Amino acid sequence: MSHQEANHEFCKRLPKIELHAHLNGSIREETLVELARERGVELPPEFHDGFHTNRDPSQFLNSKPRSLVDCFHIFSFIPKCVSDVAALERITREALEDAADENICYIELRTGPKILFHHEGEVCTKEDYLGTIIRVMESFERRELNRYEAIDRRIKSKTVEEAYENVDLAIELKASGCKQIVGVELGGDPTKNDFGEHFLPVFSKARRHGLPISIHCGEVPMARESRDRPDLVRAHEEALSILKFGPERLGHSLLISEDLGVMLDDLLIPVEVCPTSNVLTLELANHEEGCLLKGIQNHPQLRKWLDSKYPISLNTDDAGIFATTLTREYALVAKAFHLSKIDLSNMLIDSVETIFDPGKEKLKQAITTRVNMMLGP
Ligand code: 6MZ
Repeated sequence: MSHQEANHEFCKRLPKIELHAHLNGSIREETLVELARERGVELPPEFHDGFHTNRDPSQFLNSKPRSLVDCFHIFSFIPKCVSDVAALERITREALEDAADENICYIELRTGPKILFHHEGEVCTKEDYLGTIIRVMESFERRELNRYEAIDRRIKSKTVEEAYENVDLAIELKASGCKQIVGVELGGDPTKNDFGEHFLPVFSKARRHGLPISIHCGEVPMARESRDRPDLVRAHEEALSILKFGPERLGHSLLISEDLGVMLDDLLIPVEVCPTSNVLTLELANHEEGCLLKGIQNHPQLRKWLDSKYPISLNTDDAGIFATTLTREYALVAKAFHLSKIDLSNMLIDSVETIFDPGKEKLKQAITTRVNMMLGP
């Protein structure tokens, strides 16, 4: 029975962990539409493009490709809708409720701190922004005693000063004993700013203060040399400087060049894989058929990583933007690569090693016990 292919129902029941979920990208579609209506924001037409029409979990259909450029266009509208503390509380609570529904027992939610407004029009500082999320997490933890929550702060700001400000906030909160801040990350539009040039000293400071780091890497094509495509060479240089820095985890890393792939095989830096996001933003799926499965089989790294037992975790990235759930991501990968229940469970258990919370041994033990009960003798 444990050698049967892992189906959707098994994936739903698995006690999963989510390590790569952007808070604003996890917004429920209906919440975004409602907040936009209330605040008089017109959402871009590509948001409504029939993308979210097929939710049959066993079909893996998405009717619309969503390129990285589309995504960043949509992202620019979300803060206009999540413009005050009430909206922030709501999307945080809903993200946690959705995670609980998916049997996610540990989540690292990542977000870039923003300046919002309180209901009375008073300014909500970045400290208040994080404080609000932490409060919602704490009250959720009290209700759901078996759950661990963590917030992984994202830092991809326009200026280096802003990035320092964000890292300093994380350092202060951690020093004050806040258990919800477990690390920092670098995300955002990969064509803007450069890790080595702009952010290396900021993340070195985070590291000196004991904060684990995750960095988005290899989301755009790269090449060590190119006569006419300086963008490819730039992307390669950035990825090289990220690998040399050696963050505790990498996001995506699917378009890493062959030479950097060899380097990664040596470094064994755990990678957060976000299957649907990767397939859609890379346009790997055959959209005529609207089928994600073929796309996932064409993922440039995943088959190799699974075969070699490279340290990876499965994640949603932006469940709201990509109309997905973590159960669906697990089921998609199991079906695409014919993974058995035991294979998928082992991958999950191994991925617990890569969480940022210091309580990983306890969590691993708890997940292993529950998985063993599911698999039976
Ligand atoms: C890079 C991404 C991303 O921080 O406002 N974000 N950055 N690659 C991706 N792959 C598709 N998906 C989301 O959450 C939304 C922000 O997360 C980053 C983008 O900067 C986006 O604006 P927060 O909560």
